[in-house]
Amino acid sequence: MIRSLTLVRHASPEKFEQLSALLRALGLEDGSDWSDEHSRSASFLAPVGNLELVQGRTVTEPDILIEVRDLDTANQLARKHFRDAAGEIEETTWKSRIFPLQLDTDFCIGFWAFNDPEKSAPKTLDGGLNASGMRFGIVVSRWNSFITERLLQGALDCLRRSGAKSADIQIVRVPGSFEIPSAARLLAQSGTIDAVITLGCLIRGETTHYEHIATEVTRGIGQSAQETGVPHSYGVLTCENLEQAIDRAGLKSGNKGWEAAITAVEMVSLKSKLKRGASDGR
Ligand code: DLZ
Repeated sequence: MIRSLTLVRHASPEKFEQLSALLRALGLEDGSDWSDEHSRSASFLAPVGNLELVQGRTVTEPDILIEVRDLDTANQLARKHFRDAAGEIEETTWKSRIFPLQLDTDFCIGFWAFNDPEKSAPKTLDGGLNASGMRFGIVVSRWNSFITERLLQGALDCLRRSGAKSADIQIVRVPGSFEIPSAARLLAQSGTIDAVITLGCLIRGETTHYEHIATEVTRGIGQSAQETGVPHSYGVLTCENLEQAIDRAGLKSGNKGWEAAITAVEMVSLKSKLKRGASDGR
């Protein structure tokens, strides 16, 4: 809902320029500014951030607190841009350090950072790439098998290198790409695998109704993934010609079967981490 926050304070044009330059040097990206005969703005984008309201501040704290990742560099930059207005770095009572930037008698900005940098790091979660103990189903189409068998070899190579056992990999062959979604869904519903890897190859020049088949296959695989809750990775090549297909099956553009397999490993790991997180109440 909220699109921007605006801070209105009196500062001299010189200080305004200096503050803008400092914020830019600290890594804020320019937004769109405006000006009229009375005033002007300096706008900055804040792609990741946190707005905090504090009740009961002490008299010594500044009007605005800006949290930075590297306080020492911020202090050096502030001294470069402002000289005397930037104060010394001091310890706070809240396990962090701070320095003031006094822009006017009643306008002070405090730049600060937690002593423990992990505290303010954004919480991210991603899947690991260790496939040991994971079970995979690979659905591979026989149509254009010259290509799809290469995709299969790529996928198997990736799974084995990532620690999956051969006994935990089930390969299912279907006539053409159009049959991939239904076989993928049956595998996903079987309860015997943790992820489905889909491999196929559609070549526009050689396929009547290419668009229809490609759309249907893609939609069907996505739908199976969403409705079964089992991760499905997409290794169906949709190519203009055979040369492009060959490139994507092991030459210039890598092997898309290998990429589909590593995606499946990552998604199985991510799913289990997210489940653990949810049951831990995190
Ligand atoms: C029919 C057909 C055609 C023309 N082209 C391809 C292709 O390029 N790649 C592929 O995987 N499958 C193709 N097929 C087969 C269909 O996917 C499907 O197997 C048949 O229409 C039978 O349902």
